[in-house]
Amino acid sequence: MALRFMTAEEAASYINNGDNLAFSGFTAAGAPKVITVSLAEKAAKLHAEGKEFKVGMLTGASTGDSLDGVLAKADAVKFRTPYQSNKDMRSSINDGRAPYFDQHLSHLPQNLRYGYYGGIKWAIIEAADVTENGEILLTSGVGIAPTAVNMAEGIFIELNSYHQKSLRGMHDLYTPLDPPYRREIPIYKASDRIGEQILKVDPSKILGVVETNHPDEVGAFAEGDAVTQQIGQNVANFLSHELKTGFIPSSFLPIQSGVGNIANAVLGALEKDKAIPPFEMYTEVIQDSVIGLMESEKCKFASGCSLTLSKTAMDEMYSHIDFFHSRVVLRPQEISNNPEVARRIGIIAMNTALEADIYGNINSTHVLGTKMMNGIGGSGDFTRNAYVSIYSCPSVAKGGKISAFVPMVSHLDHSEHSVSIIITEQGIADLRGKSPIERANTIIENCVHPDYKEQLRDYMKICAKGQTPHSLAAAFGMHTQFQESGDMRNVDWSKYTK
Ligand code: 0RQ
Repeated sequence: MALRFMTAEEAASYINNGDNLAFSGFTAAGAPKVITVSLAEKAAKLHAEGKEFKVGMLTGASTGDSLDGVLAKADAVKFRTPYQSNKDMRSSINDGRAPYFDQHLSHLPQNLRYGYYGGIKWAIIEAADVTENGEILLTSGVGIAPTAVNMAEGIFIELNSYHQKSLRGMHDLYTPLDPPYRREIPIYKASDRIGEQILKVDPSKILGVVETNHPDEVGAFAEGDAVTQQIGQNVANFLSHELKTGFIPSSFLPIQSGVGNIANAVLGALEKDKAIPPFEMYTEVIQDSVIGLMESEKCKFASGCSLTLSKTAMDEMYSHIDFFHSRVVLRPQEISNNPEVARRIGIIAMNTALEADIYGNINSTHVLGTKMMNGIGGSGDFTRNAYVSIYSCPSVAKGGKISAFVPMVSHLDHSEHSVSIIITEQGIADLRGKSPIERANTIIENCVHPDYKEQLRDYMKICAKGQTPHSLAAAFGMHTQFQESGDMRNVDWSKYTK
């Protein structure tokens, strides 16, 4: 069956109010970039005519401005899941215009197949190649694409000539059977391949192909400052100490690393640390720093869901693609983030907290307990199942007016039971084998900023006795003071004891 080439406007003309759309990609890597822009224009036009137009948005994770940004600005969101990090989408979510539900990234494809969110009308998939017999070569991110094309009634392809056909062989596409037929996922090391290189679909489902030429909308990372560098160094020190004590086997274990400036600084510090041997990564996002780690042979292999690379790094990869073919595999998010595999291969999970409490509970998603930042992403997939789970963050935010450490987290993403280590620029808190009170003392002495140490020690003194001491009246005293005065410092705990 001949492929039908069309414009982005024509593809958008098929999409109706209320349709559920599933998109390829993971982060801005491999996400559609042009049909979505035409769709937002269509939404704006219909809204100007007083007509309703909103679509359900199912993505792999965050996307670029040409997807999340334009549809949020056009107020065209019926619902949105999972992780996002676009400023316009974040505003729409937090002011109630875009209904959003967050979830573990590994759960989304199976939740779709279980039918929890209804059907998928259209899958919009970015491809480096597509054939008349329905073979699709994905680009830099896989995300939910295999499940999306299987479930969708119709498929639009964005054939992006920026991405090269030499990517063929880097993807490993595997969809588990659903219960009660599911079997073990036969991955025993990061480099195991278990699936297909190419996505195969019924060609009659491909309604149209839109040709594009756009690099992924991935921004470059900021150079780490002294605080992020120190966090990175502390993580490297912790890991080399674990090697010395034998807690981590001398052959080392696969690393999972979150995204962002801190994650970048951590990887940079691991590269420099001679005590840490070359390692493999079993992670979700392969970011710029991983390319450097591979070139220096510090990272021997990376299994991920996306190549979330700046244009410079992606161009670099394309110019040495043979080198990377033997070192990278891209998997669907339910496999790259699979809890079964993470537990089996024993990953070292390294993620970032917005806020932690003195007992080791982590808030990764909600600013002051109410405003959504990005979402839980894959952090929970890995944290809960890791060999050792590390959370790091700067000890303070907003010039010291916010302490990352509070008596009780204002929102809970990762509980004390899943978090082994907390690291800030101040130091390292090893929480393993410690009671809640011992954990609190360790966190306060080793990780909390000096401006807040005494304040948190004083909080402990006003707590009711118990396994996990708290003053329920004062537990959010630092947050409420910040809301009133814009600063968490110098809370007067005595007002809660009267
Ligand atoms: O805001 O830039 O306006 O000052 O939060 O903080 O320190 O730059 O950290 O870029 O590494 O992001 C948790 C959001 C950290 C990210 C989070 C403010 C701070 C700054 C960002 P400004 P930093 P990072 C892989 C795994 C969840 C998902 C995850 C994340 C901004 O790592 O989304 O781990 N993680 N996924 O000032 C108010 C606090 C604050 C605060 C920091 N306590 N209160 N604001 N900030 N702490 C990814 C995927 O799954 C795809």
